[in-house]
Amino acid sequence: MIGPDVAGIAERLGLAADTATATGQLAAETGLDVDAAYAVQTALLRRRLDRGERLVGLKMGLTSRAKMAQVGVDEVIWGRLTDVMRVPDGGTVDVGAYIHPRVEPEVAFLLDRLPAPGEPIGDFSEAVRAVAPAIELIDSRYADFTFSLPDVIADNTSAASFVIGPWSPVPDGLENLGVLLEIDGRVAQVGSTAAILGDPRRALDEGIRLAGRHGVRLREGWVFLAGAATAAVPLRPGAHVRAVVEKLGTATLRASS
Ligand code: OOG
Ligand code: MG
Repeated sequence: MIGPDVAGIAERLGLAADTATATGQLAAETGLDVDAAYAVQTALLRRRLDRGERLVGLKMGLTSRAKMAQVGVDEVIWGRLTDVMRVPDGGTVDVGAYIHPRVEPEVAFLLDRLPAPGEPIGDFSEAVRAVAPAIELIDSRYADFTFSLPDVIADNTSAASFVIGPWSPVPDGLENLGVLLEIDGRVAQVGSTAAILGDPRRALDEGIRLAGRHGVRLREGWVFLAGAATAAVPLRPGAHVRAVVEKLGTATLRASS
């Protein structure tokens, strides 16, 4: 039997992102399963590397109930981050470059030396050099932001852009810090880092394990996004977005008008 056309699907999703044009869901019609979907994601990454982008990290998706419920998919997933996706803290994004952008508050880790896949992280503060508040801007390439599990994996877990706030040394506890997402000075979402798999440190274990299954090893110096603590909120033209994480501070982003 001939499997799904991994290269063709990656091209379709890559073009949808490049032209900010939604495409239809494709997993059901192409017979894409989870393994083939990660192969599409790798082909999409290759397409970015071929045009000079650098792989700078890994992001987790659907590590909180709030996110799983919002998109109707209940499996933890992971995707790739490149240098071009990073927006400086306080920077402005061109809303016209996205299809239907949403923002969500996250916690970022700056990775240090990590154990091999399959080995537990002994000391978290040795595996992680620093922690920061972050904003992820997600933009599903699928019409109506609607997808199945293999669809969203193939689409690099809706990754589009991200902002990292100031790095701090790893605090004593990360498992119950208050999280706020503010839009134009108004609170749009409230949560806790406890929503992220009970403790965002667990997201790193999951990232090492799940990416390891596909032969991807996390690297020293990479950024790691642990997944949103709350549901995502549509990013409107002219919006000023602030993510606040207790003890860690804030990350901010503006949308062009
Ligand atoms: C999938 C990406 C999920 C998160 O933090 O949970 C994600 C989506 O919601 O489109 O990035
Ligand atoms: Mg996210």
